Amino acid sequence: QAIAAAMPANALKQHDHGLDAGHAPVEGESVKPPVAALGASTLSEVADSAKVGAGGAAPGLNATTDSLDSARVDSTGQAMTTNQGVLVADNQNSLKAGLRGPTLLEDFVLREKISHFDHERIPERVVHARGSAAHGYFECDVALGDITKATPFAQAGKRTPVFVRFSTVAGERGSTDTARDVRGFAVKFYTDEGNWDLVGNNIPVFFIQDAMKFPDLIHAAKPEPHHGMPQAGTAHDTFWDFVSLSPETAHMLMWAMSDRAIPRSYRMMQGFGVHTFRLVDAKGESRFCKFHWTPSAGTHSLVWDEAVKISGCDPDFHRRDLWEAIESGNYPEWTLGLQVFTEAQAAAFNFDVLDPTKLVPEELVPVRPVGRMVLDRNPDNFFAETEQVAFCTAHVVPGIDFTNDPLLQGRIHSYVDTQITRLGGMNFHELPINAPLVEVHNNQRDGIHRRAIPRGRVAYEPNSLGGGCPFQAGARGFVPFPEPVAEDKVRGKPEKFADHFSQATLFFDSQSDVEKNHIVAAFRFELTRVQTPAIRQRVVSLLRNVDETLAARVADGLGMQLPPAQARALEPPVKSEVDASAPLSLFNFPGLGDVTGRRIAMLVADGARADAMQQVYDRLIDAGAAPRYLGTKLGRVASSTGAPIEIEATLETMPSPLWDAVVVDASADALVKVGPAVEFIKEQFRHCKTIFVLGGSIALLAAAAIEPTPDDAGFIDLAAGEAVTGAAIDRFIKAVGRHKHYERERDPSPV
Ligand code: HDD
Repeated sequence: QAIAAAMPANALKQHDHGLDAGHAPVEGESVKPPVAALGASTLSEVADSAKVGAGGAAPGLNATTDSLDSARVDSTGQAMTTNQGVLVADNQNSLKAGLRGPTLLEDFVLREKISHFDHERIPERVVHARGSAAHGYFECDVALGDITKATPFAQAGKRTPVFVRFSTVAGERGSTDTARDVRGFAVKFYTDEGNWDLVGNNIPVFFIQDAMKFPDLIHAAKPEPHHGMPQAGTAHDTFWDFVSLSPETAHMLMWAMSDRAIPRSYRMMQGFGVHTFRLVDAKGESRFCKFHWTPSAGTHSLVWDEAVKISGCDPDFHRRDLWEAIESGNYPEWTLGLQVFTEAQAAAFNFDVLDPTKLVPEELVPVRPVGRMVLDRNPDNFFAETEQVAFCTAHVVPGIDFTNDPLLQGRIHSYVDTQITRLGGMNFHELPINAPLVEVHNNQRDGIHRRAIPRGRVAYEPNSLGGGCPFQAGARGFVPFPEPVAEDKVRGKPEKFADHFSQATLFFDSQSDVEKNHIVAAFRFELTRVQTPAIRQRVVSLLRNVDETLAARVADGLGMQLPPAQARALEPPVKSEVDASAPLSLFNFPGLGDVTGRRIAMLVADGARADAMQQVYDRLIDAGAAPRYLGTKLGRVASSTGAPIEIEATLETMPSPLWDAVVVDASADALVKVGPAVEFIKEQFRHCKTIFVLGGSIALLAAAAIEPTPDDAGFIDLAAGEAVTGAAIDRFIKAVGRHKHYERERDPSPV
């Protein structure tokens, strides 16, 4: 309140600390409880209580929103100014010596505008450059005080604000969303004891075991340096050269070639902290922990042909999906699960828990659900938030600690280091999106773009002139877990790190036949693009150590003889403790089978059965799906049964890969000579999507050469003239909820 009273009388700043209700985010973006209800007299008090109270953000209050209010600018009703606040009289014409004369150097308005524009871009992230993010909260379901003192887990029902950024790894900032790639899954928890960043991926293991190899891995995966190709893809020689010479990559390669690397949506993929972390309780005791995020919407993927085509028709596919889901109130949600185990348990595993190429099979340590994360607000500004957010594995809070995983150890250094270049100096922690909700007090000073104005003459400790402040917090602060270390300094690896294949085999053995087929096809695709035959051979020789049938199938796909298996680092080979692990298959997380946010094409032409189509349309809306009338051009089509139908999307702008399912009626037969319509149906079928035929559209199906088998649950066909019943629509909705009907898939596709 004292700060609020001292605020300068600047109209643009009146909404700092929530003083001006007119600048509150629009409804649905953030829920602010009535001030009185929380027993506070101003919103700034509410925000303060959300920041430092032991209970964290008050119920219904998104404390991040309030902290960002101080930086928000709303120009509604305002006149234009320069950056110095001087009103701009004319924003169209530069200042000239005469109407046809040269522009004058004194035109500070022009120069400021151009100069600022010239410096608008900052370097992109060296990896994970392409990303999308959203605000939300983590809500604890189970108090975990007995295993960690980290405050997000202090009590059931407690909410901690989060900002989450999803990303691809290899592509540049403007690259396509649906490239085959690992997805970043970075969560910043604004806890009431400082920021905790869980910087994970959608795959629980990593390519390499030691940070020392990270620059090599990334150089191999990125576009080749001589010609800058290919963009956002690993299907090229340098990547496969590197990985085939680094057998520790075998396990992660299996995941990267699986459908995990082409998710349908960020909302439909798991996330993992990857490394083994430590949880530390109030008594200072520690346990190991692996973090798992599991989406409520289920784990669903694209098929490769579809992913490639989406890259052309909507490179922003995942960004748009996340944005639209949140805007429409379908808030993406994940359950956080923990695998907690002791050092004694870890020592008994036949793999090393410090090796990031290994996971802990859930059969050995089950995943315990402890809370859920909901993303309920899109950023106000992409650059200020999504681009400037800086995650770092070193950002931990009391109760969370590191292990000696050599990949994690290197990461602890890398993130802030890279951000100093990207964000231009050491003060990026002051950017609103990066600033913690708790206050920051230390003697660090100055540097480029310093925002804080520290008061007083003391910037050192110990001091007497400042009353000894800020003082050390002692046991209240972050106290590292006192793990004993008594070894020689060496460059090397523990012996168990030399097992490169047991879990790659476990992963492959845990896949369904459909998933295995996709893995084989992915290796075939990537290696067919590799130009050097010896590299292809080396990869297949590596695969022989994972699974002989996999290697044989890939070799067959590449039209080559099976090469001898690569020599192993460890003989005899280690065998995984479990033969197969159900949670490694994507099909093990179907989600609720609902259709929220699913895009359904209602393909119509003149003569459409408006009543039947609208009946389906309305039911889909009720179910939370996004149906749209699709036609050859915008405008209206005449219906056979009533009012004309307004076309909402066209075949040209929204072809088949952008839709999850299609509904057609007899009117669509009028499109039998429209190539894109025939192609649309073909691709719906080829990409294993649900097709709902409201009777009589035989000609279009025939033109698309579709021959569904009677047991195809994704093909629902009403006889000509048959009434559209609720039961039929329910069957359709259920089929869409299954996401894909892989039973019809053939390689190569006959359609
Ligand atoms: Fe990393 C970014 C995840 C290994 C060095 N990493 C970055 C991001 C994610 C990950 C999600 C993007 C964060 C954002 O959205 O801003 N990285 C991982 C995971 C790894 C991993 C799950 C293995 C378990 N990374 C890793 C290693 C190093 C780095 C071994 C270096 C030693 N990562 C970086 C980086 C980046 C980064 C260069 C680039 C941009 C940034 O940090 O801010 O520091």
